[in-house]
Amino acid sequence: MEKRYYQPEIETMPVAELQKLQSEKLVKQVRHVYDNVPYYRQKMDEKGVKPEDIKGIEDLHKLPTITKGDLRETYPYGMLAVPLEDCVRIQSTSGTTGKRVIAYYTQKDVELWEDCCARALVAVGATKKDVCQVAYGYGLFTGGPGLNGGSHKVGCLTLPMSSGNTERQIQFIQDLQATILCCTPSYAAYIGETMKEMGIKPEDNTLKAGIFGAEPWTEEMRRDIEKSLGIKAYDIYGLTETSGPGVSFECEAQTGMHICEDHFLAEIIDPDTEEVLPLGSVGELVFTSLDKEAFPLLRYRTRDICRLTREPCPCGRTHVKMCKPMGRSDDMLIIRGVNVFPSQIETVLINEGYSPNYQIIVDRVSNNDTIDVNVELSPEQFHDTIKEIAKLEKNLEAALRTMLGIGPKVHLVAPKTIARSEGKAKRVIDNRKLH
Ligand code: DLL
Repeated sequence: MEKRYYQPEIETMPVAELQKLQSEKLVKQVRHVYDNVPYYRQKMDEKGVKPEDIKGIEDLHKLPTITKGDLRETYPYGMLAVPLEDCVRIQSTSGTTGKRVIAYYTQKDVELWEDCCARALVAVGATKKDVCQVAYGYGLFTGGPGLNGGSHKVGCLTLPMSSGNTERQIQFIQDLQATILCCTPSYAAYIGETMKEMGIKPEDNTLKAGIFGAEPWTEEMRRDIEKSLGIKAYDIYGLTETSGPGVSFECEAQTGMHICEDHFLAEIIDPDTEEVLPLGSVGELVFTSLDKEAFPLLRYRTRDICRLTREPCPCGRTHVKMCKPMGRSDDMLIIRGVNVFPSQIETVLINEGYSPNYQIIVDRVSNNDTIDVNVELSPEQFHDTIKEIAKLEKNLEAALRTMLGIGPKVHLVAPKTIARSEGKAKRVIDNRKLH
């Protein structure tokens, strides 16, 4: 396998050396936060932990965790660890579930973040000869600015498209011979669908790879996108609170995302007890940023449910790998007591030959949870008779029942009736929250 790294010494550093580096950085970072963030100092004091108690990564569990709730409480400046005049940038979450989180960056923080995105790009084969089309949103969302910065570092010709205007995206792919596409997986699927409608075959475009993330997507969706665009599709993960995209990324092995461990220390905990779980367990992913100056979160609870592995990777990287997040502990639907993740539904739909255009509607009728799944038919499937559609619905309901253990009601709807997403797709409408 061809080896491709952006920062080879760091990306392939032996694990023992890497952990020594992490320990040294952690000791300094804890001191920095304790001295400069009164809110976190108080949390440490309440737990009876002093900076000198943290001698290395083996002491990490002694520190208090932080949640989105803490960030809301300290909005807008409470977690800032440097004078505001040393900051050069902010980014922010969309704030759909409450107050926005504002993340601050010094110039060094921006560099570090862009380096991580550059690692992700080089891992999928990017060189200065590539044309990288960035179709993540630009602005407060970290997707566009992060990949844009990484693409500059690699030296690709960068097309700062932002999301939306799909026909123009396709025109640029064709006219400027883009080779790498960066956007959300749902938008990649939409671009593929639109290309097909425009009569452009997968082999007629110059794209070779895509870096897709910011929302959950399944292996089945990966195969669909790879086929429709004629590319290799790679996953990338990150969150505004830690920097943005590039906290972890897939290599050519496509079997999980290497976490940039020299910058981000990962743990898996039991979401209920906060107990740290052994490598290989499923639990909530927690990050400690080791180098960030302006917004250095210690033990930040992501709510993403995940698993880590240190199995040797054929790519030669030594950094721990995370699997695709299986869902969020706060997005997991509990329907009649059964845990349901939207990704399980997506897997069934694609395996049964449907498109990834669907919406899940949850409600409560007479104290009973209901789950309805609207699934779009393709134009070919739509010519079937009503009787046949009813049969298809029954079959899909049976397949979903087998996967989930509960029976959703399926509604097959006409092509193009479910809104397409140019950013993060909204898959679930939970009307129970309104009651
Ligand atoms: O979504 C950063 C990003 C931009 C990542 C572009 C990748 C590409 P936030 O808007 O703060 O940041 O949302 C972070 O999105 O906690 C996960 O729940 C989810 N998420 C991000 N990447 C993935 C992924 C950006 N590859 C939240 N798979 C995270 C599944 C993802 N979920």
